[in-house]
Amino acid sequence: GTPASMSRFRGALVAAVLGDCVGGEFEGAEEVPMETVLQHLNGLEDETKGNCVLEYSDDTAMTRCVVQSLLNRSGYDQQDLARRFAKEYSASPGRGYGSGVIQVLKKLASPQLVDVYQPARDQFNGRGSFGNGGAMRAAPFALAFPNLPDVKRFACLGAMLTHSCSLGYNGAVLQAMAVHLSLQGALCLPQQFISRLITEMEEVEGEEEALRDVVFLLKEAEKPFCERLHRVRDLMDRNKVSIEEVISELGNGIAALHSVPTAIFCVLHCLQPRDYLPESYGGLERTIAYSLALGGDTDTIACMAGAIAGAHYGVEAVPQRWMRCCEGAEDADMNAARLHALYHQT
Ligand code: 8NA
Ligand code: MG
Ligand code: MG
Repeated sequence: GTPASMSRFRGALVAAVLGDCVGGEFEGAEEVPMETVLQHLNGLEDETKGNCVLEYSDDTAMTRCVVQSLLNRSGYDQQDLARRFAKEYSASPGRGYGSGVIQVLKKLASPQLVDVYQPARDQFNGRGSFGNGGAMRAAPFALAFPNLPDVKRFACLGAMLTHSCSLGYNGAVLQAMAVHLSLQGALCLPQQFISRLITEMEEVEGEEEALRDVVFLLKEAEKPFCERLHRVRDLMDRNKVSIEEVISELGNGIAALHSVPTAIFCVLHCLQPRDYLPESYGGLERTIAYSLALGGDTDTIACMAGAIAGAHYGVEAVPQRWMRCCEGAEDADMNAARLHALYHQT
């Protein structure tokens, strides 16, 4: 489609739900043979299966809050978003939230709370969370704001409601930027896509706060996301790369640093057909299948990769059968159209 077309918006939000719902099956599994992944995906084709049999988890629950808040407030409203997160958690606490973030969500429910960012700052003895919970819900910011500086700023603030460590919120900034660029058709030139992300993250990670967090508290590289993105570039330049290498170079865990660059790699790697994936699969199906085969935090990695890939391939690339099986996919499709209108109005 044309850049920033409606189909890309719908693809991004629907494929994110798909990744979450389909990936839930393998969350936390150490090893997931590709054969098992393909069996699971084949099962979705079964006509006798009911609709919405695969439930969404925290990834989609929180993404829906971001979407509703952006639409209702016609932009970013921290009080409103914080309230929605708290309400959603208390209504459905069993969606598989991270064990730390639950404390924040309970505090955000308090009517006495003055600073909505304070509960997140108090996490992990004041270090803040470095989990991928901010990144997993970052896609809607790219679908609401057409300008990159807005995407970066609001993805960051939206993540800071639960993730105050730079390794947490910068993961959200990176994920939102990847969706933003994909929406513009930037994945047609993969080398330029990854270079652009590195350039942008150089600036983001050059901020004082980020340098302090990583150097003094967590002993990571000076610009950890940039370092990982360089590894992504090295891996995509190679003809053959094993699942084990991807896991050891990029990770598959619940830290944003060990999952956002991984999700980006999944999308880039699956731009071409691969001999271990069915020939009948298009790029979007390849991306989801490949994300699951990495194991670890499969729902979240597939959710993030799904958003980026969906923005590239568009909603036509989403198999109808898969979509039908996933709770919340229909809602995501409708909300994407509303975000498309907001994006073109702001
Ligand atoms: P979070 O903020 O609770 O972070 C997730 C986990 O990361 C925490 O529970 C800690 O174990 C660890 N962590 C984060 N920051 C620090 C720190 N500064 N010091 C020490 N440990 C830290 O929740 P979140 O929203 O970031 O979590 C997102 C992930 O958890 C998603 O993948 C989501 O699906 C969920 N989840 C994952 C699994 C799994 O097995 N991979 C299981 C259940 C839930
Ligand atoms: Mg989840
Ligand atoms: Mg997860």
